[in-house]
Amino acid sequence: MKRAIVTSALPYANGEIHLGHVASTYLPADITTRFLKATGTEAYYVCASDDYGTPILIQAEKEKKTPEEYVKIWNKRDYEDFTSFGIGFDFFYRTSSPENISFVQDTFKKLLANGHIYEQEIIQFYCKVDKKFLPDRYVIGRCPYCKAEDQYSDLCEKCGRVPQEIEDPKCSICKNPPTKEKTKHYFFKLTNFVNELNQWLEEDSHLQKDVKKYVQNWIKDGLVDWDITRDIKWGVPIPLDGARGQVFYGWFDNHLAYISSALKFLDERGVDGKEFWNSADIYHFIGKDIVYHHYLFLPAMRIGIKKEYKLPDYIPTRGHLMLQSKKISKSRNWYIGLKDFLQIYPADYLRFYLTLITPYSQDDLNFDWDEFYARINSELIGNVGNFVNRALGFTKKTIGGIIPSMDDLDAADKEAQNKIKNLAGEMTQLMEENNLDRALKKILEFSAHFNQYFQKKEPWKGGRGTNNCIFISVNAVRSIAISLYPFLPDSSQKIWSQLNLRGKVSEQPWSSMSDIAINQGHTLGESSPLFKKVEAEDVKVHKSKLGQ
Ligand code: B3M
Ligand code: ZN
Repeated sequence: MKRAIVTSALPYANGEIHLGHVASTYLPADITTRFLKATGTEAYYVCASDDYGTPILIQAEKEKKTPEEYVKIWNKRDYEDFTSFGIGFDFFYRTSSPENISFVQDTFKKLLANGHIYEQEIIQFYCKVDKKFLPDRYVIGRCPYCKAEDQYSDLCEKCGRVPQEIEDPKCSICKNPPTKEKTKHYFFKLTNFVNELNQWLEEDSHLQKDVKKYVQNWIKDGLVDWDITRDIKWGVPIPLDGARGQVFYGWFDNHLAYISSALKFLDERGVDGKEFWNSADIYHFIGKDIVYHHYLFLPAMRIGIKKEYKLPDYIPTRGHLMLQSKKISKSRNWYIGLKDFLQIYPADYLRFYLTLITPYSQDDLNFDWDEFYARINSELIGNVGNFVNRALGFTKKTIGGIIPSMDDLDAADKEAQNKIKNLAGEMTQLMEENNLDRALKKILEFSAHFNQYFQKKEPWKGGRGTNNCIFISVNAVRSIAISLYPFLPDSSQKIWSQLNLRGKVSEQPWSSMSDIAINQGHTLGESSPLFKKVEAEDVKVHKSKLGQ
C-alpha cells in the first residue's frame, strides 16, 4: 500500500485564519489528501499551530496574557475554523508540544555532534528604552536587497529574502533606533550544504521548475549561515549549559513539528512513525513567501542529521491571494476572516471558487466578489447543480426514481458512456500533477457535456432513447459525486445520498467514477436542489463592508 504524509505551512497561533491563508495552502493540501485516500494511499494530513516567535510574544504582551495562554486560544480557534471549512486534518498539534520540544533539542544536539553548529559572539540590536534585545520583528527597516521600506528584520515580504542586516533599523515597540550590544549566539552552517542542496534540487523531479530555478540562483549568489538563537524567553530552550536561558529561533523549530507531530500521531496508533515517514511520499504545501525556509533551511537540517527523516518529495508552492485586486492586510483591515465568510456561505462555495482561481504556480490570485457571484451561480449551480437536479428530479418525477433498462445505444449515448469511462484517467493525471484547478474544470466540462446530452435527448418527450438517457445520466451523476468529493466533500455526499447508494462517497475508490455501477431496478432517494443562488443584493453588501 502506498503511503503519504501531507502537511501545510503551520499557521501562527496569532490571529484569525483568513481567506488568504486557505487558498494557497490548506485547501490544496486537503484536496490532495482526500484524493490520495480515495486512491487507496494510506495518507495522513498533519498540521500544528506555530506557537513561537517574537510576533506572538509581542502580541501576548500587549494583551496581558502569558504566551502559553495566548497560543492556546488561537490553536483551538484555528482548528475550529479549519474544520468548519472542511479541512480534514488527521492530526492538528502544536510546535510548543513536549514532543516537539524534545525533538528539536535532539535534532540540535545531532547537528552539533555532526559539526553543523558553531557559537559566535555577535552584535545584536538592543533597545535601551524597552531594555531588551530586539530579534526579528522587534526591528523594522529597509530590506538590503530590494530596498523595500518597513520590512521586518527576519523576512522581506517584498522579495522573499532573509536580510542579513536590515538598513535604517528601528525598534518596533517604541520606534527609536536601537543600539547594539554583544551576545553569544549559535549558528547553523547552511554553507555546509551547498552541494547536497544542489543535488537534491537537481534530483527531485516533483519540485516546481520555476521555484527550483530561483532557489538555485539564491545558492549561486551565496548562502549565509543562519543565526538560530534568540535572546527571549518564549521558544524551545537551547539544551546547553552555556545558553543562558536563550531559545531557538522559531524557524529552527517549527518545520520540525511536521515530523514530531506525525510521529506522535502515528506512534499513538501503534505504527512505527519513523518507518512510516521514510517509506511515505512527503508533501509540504506552502505559500511562495516561505520558499527560502522550505527549500533551504528545512532540507539542510534534514541532511544535517544524516537524513534520519527523508527530505520532501513535493513542496507544492502557490501564490498569494489578493482581495479585490489589493494585497490582503490585516492591519489595514483588508481581509475576510474565514469564520465570517462561512457564516454567510457554505464551505463548498468557497472551496469551489478558490480552487478554480488557484493554479499550480507562483502567480498571485484574486478573490473578487463579482467573480465569486458569477462563478457560483453559473458554474457550480447553473452547470453542476442543474444537471444533477435535472437528471435525478426527472427520473423521480416521471418513473418514480426506478432506473430503467437500456435499449440500443445511439451515437450520443456511446459518446456519453465514453465520457464516463475516460473520466478517471483524465482526472487522476491532473490530480497527480497537482493541477487541482484544471481537475475541477474537467468535472465542469463533464457536467456541461451531460447537460447538453440531456437537452439533446429530450427525455420529456418520452420517445425512443429515453431510457438510455436516464440510465446514462444517472450514472454520470454518480461519476460527478465521486470526482467532486475531494473538492466539495459536503455537496458530493448530498449527491450520493440523493442517489441512494450504499456507504459514503468518501469510501468510494477513486477509479470507480468510471464504472457504470447504477443498474436497472435501483431506486433513487429524495431529490432536492443542492445549492442556493448567491444574491446580487448580498454581494453589494459584502463589497460595501470592504468600503467598495
Ligand atoms: N508559521 C507561517 C508563514 O510564514 C509560518 C509557517 C511555518 S511552516 C513550518 O506563512
Ligand atoms: Zn524600543
